[in-house]
Amino acid sequence: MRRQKLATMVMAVALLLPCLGAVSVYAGPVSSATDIGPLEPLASDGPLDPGTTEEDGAGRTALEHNVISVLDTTAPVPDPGPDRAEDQNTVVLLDGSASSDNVGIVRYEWTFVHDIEGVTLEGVTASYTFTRPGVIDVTLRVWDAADNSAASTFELTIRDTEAPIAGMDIGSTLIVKGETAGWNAIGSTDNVGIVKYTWTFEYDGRTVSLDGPAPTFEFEVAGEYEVTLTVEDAAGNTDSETFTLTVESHAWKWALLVIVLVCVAWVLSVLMRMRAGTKAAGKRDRED
Ligand SMILES: [Ca+2]
Ligand SMILES: [Ca+2]
Repeated sequence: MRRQKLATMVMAVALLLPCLGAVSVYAGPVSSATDIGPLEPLASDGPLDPGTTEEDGAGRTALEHNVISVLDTTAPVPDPGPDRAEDQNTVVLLDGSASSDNVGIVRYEWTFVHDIEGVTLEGVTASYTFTRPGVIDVTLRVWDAADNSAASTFELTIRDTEAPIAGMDIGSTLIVKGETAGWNAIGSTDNVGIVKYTWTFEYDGRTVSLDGPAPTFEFEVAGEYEVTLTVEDAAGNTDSETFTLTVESHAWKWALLVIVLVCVAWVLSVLMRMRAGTKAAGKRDRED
């Protein structure tokens, strides 16, 4: 009697399968066609003889173990790994081998957007070189043979490893004491963005540090100054450039003014003597 019931159940499952479309079967003991899932192993090898009292770990009897074909409706469990960070321009390994299914995974698909381009990779593992820094959502979708699927996403942070380039517009490198110098880091660039500008130089026995892309400073002490611009991106990458600023005092201007005045006075005195000599000669001529 039990064997008849068993045969009826097997036939019912066999008839059901074509009607259900994309389904799969596997050899495993279940209590009915709708009772699907991982099964406990039997204590003995192979199907039990109907009518025996042995049970598997789930408490199912010999009859239940002799049903051999069932439907897989259990979706796989994708595991793309935890959130992590990698350097740009290095090969990143995507590993979905920790994913699982009650029967087996037959397809792995990785999808993400990089540098505004959609990327799709296949395989339990895949490699990709990310050239642009940023935070990327990477999704792994897995399928079993019954076309059940599920997806999971992790956050991949691509670190910026490219240093910025320091550039500047400094105008004149020669000023006079008391003047205000102004510089501009307008020529600086970075693949992501510069977040910090620092201008440093030694001045009157101390180190001066000015922040911002376009600072100004009034120089009250003459001398030569090595001014260094350092630019930094958000990842801490830096670059520097240095120029020399000369600050002259006013002394030479006063000296030049004195020289000019002396020359002018000498020329005037010569002209006056020449004029006086001319007048005296004219007077003697009239007296003669
Ligand atoms: Ca499955
Ligand atoms: Ca950078």
